[in-house]
Amino acid sequence: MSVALKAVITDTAQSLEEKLTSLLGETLLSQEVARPKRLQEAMNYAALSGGKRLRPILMVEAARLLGHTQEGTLIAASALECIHCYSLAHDDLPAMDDDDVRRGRPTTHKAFDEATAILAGDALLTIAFDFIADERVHPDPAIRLRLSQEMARASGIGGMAGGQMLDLASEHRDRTEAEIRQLQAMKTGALIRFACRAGAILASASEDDIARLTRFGEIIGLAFQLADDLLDLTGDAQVVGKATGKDAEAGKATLVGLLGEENARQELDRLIHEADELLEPYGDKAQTLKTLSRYIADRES
Ligand code: GRG
Repeated sequence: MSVALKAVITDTAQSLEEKLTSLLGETLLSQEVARPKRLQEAMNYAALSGGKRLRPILMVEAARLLGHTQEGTLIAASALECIHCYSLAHDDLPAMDDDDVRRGRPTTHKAFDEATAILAGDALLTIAFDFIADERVHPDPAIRLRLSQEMARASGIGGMAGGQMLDLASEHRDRTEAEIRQLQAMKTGALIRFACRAGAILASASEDDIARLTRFGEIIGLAFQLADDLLDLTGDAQVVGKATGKDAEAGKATLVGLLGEENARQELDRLIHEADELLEPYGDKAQTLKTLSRYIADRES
């Protein structure tokens, strides 16, 4: 990755970090209700603990590609990151994946307690809709409403939560490739798809451009999951505190398990090539998004 592109991505991650920190403080402070300090701390712990901020970066870059560089995009991107962080806090709970370590430190329920982690997740999910309804996101209320509805769908029963349910419901039995693709598209793909789509919607792009960015998001969502499953095969994941091999122990089927490592790597290359092709019409302007999709495939954590 060139130094200039790396700087763009690092800058966006840094701006997101600052925006999310100030929004969490600002929104909590502005509400004239008692704010349980412990819940506030747990929300901050779950949301401000140094993730890669991939989904927000994708949203900001998709918007930028289509000519939209307003500050409000960072608020919409913060909303999406809150949903992602809630899902991780809940996924780590004993009732789900039962993980002790996330992002190299104790999971939210280990640092606090299970009830607090559940409530912190609930409050992060709901605050996300507070953020996305903020007038500063976009002056057009129809755009804010569309984003809100699409974010609800990406995270709910037809998206991430539904995908998680399908995953849990079919543990310990053989799954077809189609079933695995479907549940992954929902469980991890839906938020990534929404990130790219939302960037285009914020830019008031044509329906053609929105559809193109949506397809790009679907492809890199699948690539993200494949890369994650491939990472689980290596020791690297353990170094950063991931539960290496845990999915296999829990009886979860993956595309890597089904296709084999070699075929999975080829499929990953094919997906990144397809993602590049989708961005061809945008020429050099798409360089950052292309770099991001390559990073998603090659990442080491
Ligand atoms: C609890 C409703 C509910 C859903 C949980 C996202 C999810 C659904 C579960 C996460 C399980 C998991 C670890 C899947 C692998 C892919 C993934 C989402 C990894 C974490 O995302 P990153 O790599 O994390 O973007 P960071 O820490 O960088 O934000």
